[in-house]
Amino acid sequence: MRRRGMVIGVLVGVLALAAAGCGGDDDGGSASATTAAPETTAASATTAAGGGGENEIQLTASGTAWDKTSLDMTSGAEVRVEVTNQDSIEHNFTFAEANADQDVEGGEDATVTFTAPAAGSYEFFCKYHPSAMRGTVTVT
Ligand SMILES: [Cu+2]
Repeated sequence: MRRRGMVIGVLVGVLALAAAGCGGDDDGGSASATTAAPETTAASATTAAGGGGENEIQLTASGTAWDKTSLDMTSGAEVRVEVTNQDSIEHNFTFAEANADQDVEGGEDATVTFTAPAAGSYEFFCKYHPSAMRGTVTVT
């Protein structure tokens, strides 16, 4: 009788320790992740509704290079990029964060429109010549 009581006592002690350990870890991890997400969504929705306006950008590809290496736009604005390809080979305008991916045949123009993402610094590039034709997109 006495021995049995001791064994149960030890088991209960171990379980209590394990439960306490798990609970502590969970509290620390989840709290910060839940707060960050809604704030970002609210910020971009407000900017779009308030009218970020229209941003029009002219971009020219010539000699497998862009004429601009930095583009500026306002978060939430409807952006229209007019790409002129002065080369005989095909180029492309990719701005992944805005889901823009537009091919431009040699000697032709193409227009791509998208909504500017949240404020930040991003990259745009030609997916066929990504090392030679790339630049920075600054969203404010
Ligand atoms: Cu290219």
